[in-house]
Amino acid sequence: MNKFKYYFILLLAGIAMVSCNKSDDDETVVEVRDYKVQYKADNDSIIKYLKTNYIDNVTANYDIVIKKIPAGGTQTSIWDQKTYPLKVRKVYNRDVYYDVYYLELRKGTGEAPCNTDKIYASYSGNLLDGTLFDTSYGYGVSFDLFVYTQGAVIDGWGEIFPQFRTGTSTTASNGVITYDNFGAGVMFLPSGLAYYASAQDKIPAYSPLVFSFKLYGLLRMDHDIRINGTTVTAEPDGIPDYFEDVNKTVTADGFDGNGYVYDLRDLVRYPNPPEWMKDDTDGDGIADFLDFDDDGDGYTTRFETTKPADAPVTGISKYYPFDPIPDNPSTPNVDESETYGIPAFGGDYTSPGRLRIHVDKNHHSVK
Ligand SMILES: [Ca+2]
Ligand SMILES: [Ca+2]
Ligand SMILES: [Ca+2]
Ligand SMILES: [Ca+2]
Repeated sequence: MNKFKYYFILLLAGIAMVSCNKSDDDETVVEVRDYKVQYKADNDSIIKYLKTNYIDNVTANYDIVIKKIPAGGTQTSIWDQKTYPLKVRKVYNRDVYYDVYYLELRKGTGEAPCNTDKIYASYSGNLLDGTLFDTSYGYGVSFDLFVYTQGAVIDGWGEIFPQFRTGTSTTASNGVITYDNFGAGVMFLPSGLAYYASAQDKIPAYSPLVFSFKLYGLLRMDHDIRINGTTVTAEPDGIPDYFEDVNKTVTADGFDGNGYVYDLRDLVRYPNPPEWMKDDTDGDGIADFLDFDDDGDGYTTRFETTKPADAPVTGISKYYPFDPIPDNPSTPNVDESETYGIPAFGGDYTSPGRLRIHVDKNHHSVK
């Protein structure tokens, strides 16, 4: 398993080299600031922003207009208003403990994404001075919250979107999809969870960013991998990442790992990770969502969740689903029902909190 870490570091080094090559012709050498120092400055700027701006309007479709309180103005600041909850998520990243502020305009009625899922969302991004630097004009765009995917979003998105839920959708006869009941909010990100030192088109280096957004949909991901020599291959184990979020602890000081999984081999982002970030059943340093053998018993999770030939109900899959699945009423000719989820030793296939065989190293398979 040490090899695993080694290749990961090589991979990171590779990425760093590519980045260096890109900037070979760039004469300017910018010294990267200390993340903790920069966070303190950013946090002061964000709190000042929240105390000197107000919510001018939130439309019926959850478009928000934020304006600066004019001199002598009596508008109630975002910080002081009580109409929409101003919440804080505590985040650990690059050895900084962040308080990330976000406004909950509406939570949403559907499912919450995990911080490694794909989402379908609309957004608008502003600098603290109000400059609009990017927008999807209310249209949904697909994003990958998993920070290691090529073209993935900034870290702050993966931290805040899981606090919201998708909603409902209806498809008209002409194919146009209308979304309703979706989660909608505004996140106020310190630069350390955004682009930090790397200036973008309209974003200067070290800019805190304000994103308003609507969460329309999500796609569950299954990220497990296998290391074979120098080759890392995707080997999904059939258990989506959000079910591999085994650590359900909310700490006394407000840290919450529910809905979040982290690749703690990444010592740049997570040099001293606190316990609440760890979802690693066998404690080998590879989080369950990446580990194709969660309990470290030498049998892959896929093997351990394979139904035996004489399984009580066969269903349509070769493998047990995580939890029992009901029939889909919209496909009357196919029975998708899976009466049993991944079993625990002793034959309990249905109760939600049980220890399942793939995370119990004493039990290798159903047979
Ligand atoms: Ca998985
Ligand atoms: Ca977790
Ligand atoms: Ca592990
Ligand atoms: Ca196993």
